[in-house]
Amino acid sequence: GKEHWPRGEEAVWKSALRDVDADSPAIIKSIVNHVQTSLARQAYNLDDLGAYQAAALSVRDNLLVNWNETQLSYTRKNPKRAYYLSLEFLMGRTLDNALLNLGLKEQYRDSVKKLGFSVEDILDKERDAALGNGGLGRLAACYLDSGASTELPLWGYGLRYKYGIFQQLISPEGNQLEAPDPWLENSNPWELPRLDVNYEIRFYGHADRLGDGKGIWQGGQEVLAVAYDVMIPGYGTKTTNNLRLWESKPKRGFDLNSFNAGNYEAAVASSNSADAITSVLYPNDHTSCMYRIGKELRLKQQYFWTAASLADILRRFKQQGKPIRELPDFVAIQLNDTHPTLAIPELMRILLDEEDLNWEQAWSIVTNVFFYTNHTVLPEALEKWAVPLIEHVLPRHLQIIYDINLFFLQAVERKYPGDRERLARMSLIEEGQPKQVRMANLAVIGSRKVNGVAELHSDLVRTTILKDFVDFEGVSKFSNVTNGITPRRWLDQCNAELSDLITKTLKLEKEVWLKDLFKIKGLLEFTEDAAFRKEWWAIKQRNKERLAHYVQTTLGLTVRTDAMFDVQIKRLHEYKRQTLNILGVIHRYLTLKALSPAERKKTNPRVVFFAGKAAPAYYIAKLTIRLIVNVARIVNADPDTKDYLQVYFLPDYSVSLAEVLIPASDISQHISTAGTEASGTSNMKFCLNGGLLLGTVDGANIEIAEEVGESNVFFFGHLTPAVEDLRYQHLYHPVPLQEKCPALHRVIEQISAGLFNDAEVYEPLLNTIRQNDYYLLSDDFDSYIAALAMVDEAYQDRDEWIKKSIRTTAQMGKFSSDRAILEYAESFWNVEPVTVKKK
Ligand code: CGF
Repeated sequence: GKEHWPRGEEAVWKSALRDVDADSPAIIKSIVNHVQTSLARQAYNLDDLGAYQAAALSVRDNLLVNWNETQLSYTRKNPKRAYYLSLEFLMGRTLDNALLNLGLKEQYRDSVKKLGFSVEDILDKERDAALGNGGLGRLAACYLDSGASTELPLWGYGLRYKYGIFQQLISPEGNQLEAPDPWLENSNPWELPRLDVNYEIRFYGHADRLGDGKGIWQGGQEVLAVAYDVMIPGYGTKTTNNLRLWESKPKRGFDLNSFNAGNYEAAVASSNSADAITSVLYPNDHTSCMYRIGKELRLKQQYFWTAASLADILRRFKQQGKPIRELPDFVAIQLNDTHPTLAIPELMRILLDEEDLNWEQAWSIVTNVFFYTNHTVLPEALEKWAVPLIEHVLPRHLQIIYDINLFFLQAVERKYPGDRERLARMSLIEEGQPKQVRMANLAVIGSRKVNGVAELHSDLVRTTILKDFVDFEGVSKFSNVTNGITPRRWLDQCNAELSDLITKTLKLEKEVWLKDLFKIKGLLEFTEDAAFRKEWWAIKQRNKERLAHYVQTTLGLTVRTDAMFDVQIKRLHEYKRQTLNILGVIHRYLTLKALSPAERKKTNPRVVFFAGKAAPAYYIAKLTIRLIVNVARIVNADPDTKDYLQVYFLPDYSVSLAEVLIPASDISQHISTAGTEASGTSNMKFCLNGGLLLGTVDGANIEIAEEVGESNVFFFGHLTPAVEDLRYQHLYHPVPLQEKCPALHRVIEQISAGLFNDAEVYEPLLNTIRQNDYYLLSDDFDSYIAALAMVDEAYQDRDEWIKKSIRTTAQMGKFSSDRAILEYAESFWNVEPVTVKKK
């Protein structure tokens, strides 16, 4: 039987095990070799996990060869390099991507099959690397893929968290519970520890000023930053870049003296606090100020990571023997949000205190090396650090920040004499108890360029939160790079059948269109081809069945696959308005209940999927999850409606789950209050996979509509310029909900009356709408319901719907992250591709 030897083909195993046998194919040999040596396992009892590990190690060997050659060619050619500093890299799984980018997928499929395994089962054994919260971290991952694929000398720098984003569990009542994500448990074949690459990082201690802006920082605690490298292969190129993640370690194990004295706790204390720095990813997206616990640790994370990365970058630069003033000719550093802003005072510190430059020289280098990307205009998400905390943890940096501020405000004062309010707004220091350092202001003045992540967002950045800086420095410093997604993972890998159909239809090698996504525009001429539409639709159907299978095996629930699949997947946040969606679902439910059975039969069956995590301390967002789960429970069990409406909350949203959900969607929802979602990137993923978009006129939705045509998207809701006035009205001229929006009022009253159990539990959530309704649900509800009805109607005309779907995919070329990263390289960094020769 299969449970015993041999699994797969006995002859294949035997010839690979006899490693003298030259006939055995190289891949099989290398896998079997890793089984025996790296894993020290017997071929006889190898399971899927072991097979995954051996295959991964064998693929890694291939990556390593390319990695070495890439790094060697960078060292030889000495190009200007770019560095992407991000506190989050939401990489997901690696094996499938590595196989695709190396062009070895089919060969590995055959090889593992001969050894008795299926490649799908093996791929499924890999755990996600979930070192990120959401869009910002996944964007960083897409940019690394695109950087390598476009042959840019681009490295990422981040932290090697021992625990990634928490695992989300849903309790029987529908509450989100958090469990740790010990993703390194089974060891991680994709990282290379570089124990020899390490730096000492200081905290606390005291700083003295030495005059001329210089200073000295001594004492305190020193910890070690140790490098772990993750190889980033390009698609269809030899370029294999590096993502360097830092792990914190105590500098000297533990203190032997106290250990001997029997004071074990004190002895391991330093070790505990050093290890703690990189132990866990902070689970906040946009809510840095809401979550106060562990603030000091978060600040230490930020400094630890930026200081180690800068030390590493400078060491590499210095190996070339160039004078330090040439740094901006060889190094560009992109700051992903304000999280790495401490790099600015840290580089000043190095240049002033260690390199002995004067202030002007140092500041001119700094302001030509850094570039800052803003990802949000939400006021509560703009990072601020209390002055006393910085003074305690980084005393020298606080001095430098004060000096930067002094020189800066002097310049502002010269331009706007006597304008005290302006000075107060632009100051790096916000007055108050305690005073706070405004990290966005520091990032802006310390950078060469500042950008937002979609046109509307960049406009809002220029006209609202950074308006004073635009006035002062000139608008040319403030630009836009619309986000992108890698079509390798977000089409070819997650939707292989669609990718094959596109390749066949365009009569192009897939390497061609996957690297020049504008080429898929060629699909447009096939919208009128009925046979093509049939294939297109059949693939969507199979993707829906794949998702249904996932729900069946993980939750034991049966999803009907002949319905429209309607998906909203993203972090739970009030501004993203999952609440609007679930209230719309309830509205639909109540409407269906009121219909006669015959009338119901005429309606368009719909399955609504939700997935996403809430920050652990975000009470209102967690209530929304609870409401969704309980609505699902009641609606799915109602015999009157269950053929027409089903609702699912899929727990523990992840990159891998997105890869199953996105290709299965007919329609996806991106329904943030206008002006709040900077860009969104899942909107791009759905549309690339032929899912239509239902959304507000916000973020990248706008540019998607521009590209695919407004007739192919469903827009609703108030526009950005109206938002402020509406909020003002809510505060000063409130209209009772019953009058303003009776449909919404009815829905809310039903929840309050206990239709979904636990009536009182939802009151705080409902009150956010009844009271000041900051996110304007009551203003947008009617047009939202109308838009949903339009979606239903459009779906009834199946042929026209499929045409819309094809047109949407065909016109998504702009949203490849290859386009985005090349914009950064060309218009910001001045970094050029370096071709690594194929041997
Ligand atoms: O960054 C976000 C996301 N939540 O991570 N912001 N942050 N911080 C924005 O809200 C998204 O709109 C954006 O797409 C993403 C990447 O830029």
